[in-house]
Amino acid sequence: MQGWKAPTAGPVAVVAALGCSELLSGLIEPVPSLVLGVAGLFIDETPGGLVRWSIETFGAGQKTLLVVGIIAVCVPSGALLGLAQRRRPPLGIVGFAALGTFGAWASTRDSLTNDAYALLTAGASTAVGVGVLTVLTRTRALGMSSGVDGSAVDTIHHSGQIGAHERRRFLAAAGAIAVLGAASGEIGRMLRSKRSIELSRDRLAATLGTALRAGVPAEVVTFDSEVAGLSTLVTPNDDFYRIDTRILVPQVNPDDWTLRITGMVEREVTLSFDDLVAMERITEYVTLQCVSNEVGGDLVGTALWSGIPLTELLDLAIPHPRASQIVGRSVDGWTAGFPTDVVTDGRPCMVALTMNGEPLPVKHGFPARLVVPGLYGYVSATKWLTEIELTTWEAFDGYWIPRGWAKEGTIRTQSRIDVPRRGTKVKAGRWPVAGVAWAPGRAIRRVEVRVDDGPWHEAELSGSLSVNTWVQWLWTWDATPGTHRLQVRATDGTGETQTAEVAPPAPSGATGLHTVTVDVR
Ligand SMILES: Nc1nc2c(c(=O)[nH]1)N[C@H]1C(S)=C(S)[C@@H](COP(=O)(O)O)O[C@H]1N2
Ligand SMILES: [Mo]
Repeated sequence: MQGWKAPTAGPVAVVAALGCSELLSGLIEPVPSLVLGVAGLFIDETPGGLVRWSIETFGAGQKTLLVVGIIAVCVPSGALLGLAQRRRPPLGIVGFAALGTFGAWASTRDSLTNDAYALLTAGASTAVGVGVLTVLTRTRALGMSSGVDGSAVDTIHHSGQIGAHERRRFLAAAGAIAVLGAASGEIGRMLRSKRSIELSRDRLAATLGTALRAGVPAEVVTFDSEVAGLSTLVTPNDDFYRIDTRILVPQVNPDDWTLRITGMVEREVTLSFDDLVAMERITEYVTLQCVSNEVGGDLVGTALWSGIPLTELLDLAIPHPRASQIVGRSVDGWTAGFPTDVVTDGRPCMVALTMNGEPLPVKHGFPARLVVPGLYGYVSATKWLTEIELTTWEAFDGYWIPRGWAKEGTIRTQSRIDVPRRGTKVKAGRWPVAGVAWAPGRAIRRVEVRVDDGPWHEAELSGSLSVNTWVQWLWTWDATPGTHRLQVRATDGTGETQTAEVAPPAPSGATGLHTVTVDVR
C-alpha cells in the first residue's frame, strides 16, 4: 500500500504554489506573494493586544517569524489536502482552490497592491498547486486504480518491481517539483529586493546628501575609544532599528510622489519631491525611540536628520487656529497623530529627506518621513509620508491608538547599560560600566550607577549632539568577587529622575531601571 504518497503530494503542491507566487511577486510590481498577503492580513487584523505581545516578545524579528510560521503551517497542512484528494476526489483540489482564494483575497487587501495583478498571480499560483496535486495524486502516480465506486483499489503490491519503479518515478517527480518550488521562492525573494526603489534613491544621493556630514562632530567628546561595545552617539543607518506594520516595504518613486497638506487649513497644498528639495532645510541630531522598547532594549537610535521644517510647510497651508492635531498619513494608509503644540514650542519638527547624510533608506521611509523630537515613533514618525492632515485632537485616532496605546506619546527618560553585557564573567578589578541615556527634548543632566542596591555613583557624561539626543555615560567599577547587580538611572534636564517603578511598554512606554547581573571571579 502506497499510503504515504497522497500526504507527500499535498505538501509538494503547496511548496509549488507558494514558490510560484513568490516568483511572480518578484517579477510583478506591486504584488505581494500568497505568504506575504496572509502575513499582512495577520498584522492588520490580529487584536491590538496580540500584536503588542508579539512585538514585545519577538521585537523586530516578529515579521520573519510570522512568514516562517505561515510557511510552517501551510506546507504540512498540504498533507491533509493530499489525503482528502485520495479519499474523496476532488475534495483535495477543491480545498486547495479555496485556500488559494483566501490567499488571493488576503493579498488584495493591501492598499498598495494592484488588485488585478494580485488576483492573477494568486490564481496562477493556485492553479500550479492544483495541477501538481492532480498529477501527483493521479491513480497511477499513487500506484492505485480507482474502482467503479471511486474507492481506491490497490493493484500494484502484487508486483514488487512495478511498485519500486512507480515509487522512484513518484519520488523523482515530487522531489523535482519541491526543489523547483523552493528555488522559485528564493529567486522571487531576490528579485523583490533588486527591483526595489533603491536605484532612484541612489540617484538622489548627490542632490540631497552633499552638504551633510554624517557621524559625530570632532568636537563632541565620546567614550568610543575607551569602551568597546558602547553604542555610538550616531547610529549607522544599517544598525538603526526598524519598526513598522509593513511586510513589503513601500517602494515609492519620488517622481510620482506628492505631499499634501489637508484638513483644517486655509488652503490645501500639494508639493512634489522637487518642491521640497527646493525649500530651505534644517539638519538636526534626533534620538528616535519605539514605545515598544523594553527597559534595556534596542528599539532606539540616533541619527542626523535633514528636511523641511514642519512650521515652514504648515505656513504654506495656514492651519485653522482651532486645529489641534497633526496627522501624518503614509502611502499605505498608516497614520500617526500628535498635538499641534509640539510644532510651535520650538522643537525642530521636520519632514526629513535624509538620514545620516543619505537619502532616507527605503525601510526608514523614503522619500520622506516625519521626525518629531521627543515623541515616540508610533504617534509621530510617519514613514513614506504622503499627507499631513490638520484636524482636532478629538476627531481622529492614529493607527495604534485603538490598538491599546496611549494617545499622548512623550518619550520617557531612560538609560541603558551597554557594557558589561548581561551574564558577563569578569575578573575582579577595575572595569568600565557604560551605556546611553536619553530624554529627547529635555536632555540628560545626570546619570548614576549603583551596585547591589548600594549608594548611587555619578557617571561621567559624553558630549551631547543636541537636547534631542541621547548621551553616553561611563563609570569605573572596582569589581569584587561574587555575583553583582549593576543598575543605572538618569535625570533629565528638568531635574526629574526616571522612575524605578516597573511598567511594561503598553500603553505609554516601559519604565524601571535597567539592571545587569555580572559574575566576578
Ligand atoms: N508608515 C509607517 N510609518 C511608521 C510606522 C509604520 O508602521 N508605518 N511605525 C512607526 C513606529 S511605531 C516607529 S517606532 C518608527 C520607527 O522608525 P524606524 O523604523 O525608521 O526606526 O516609525 C514609525 N513610522
Ligand atoms: Mo514604535
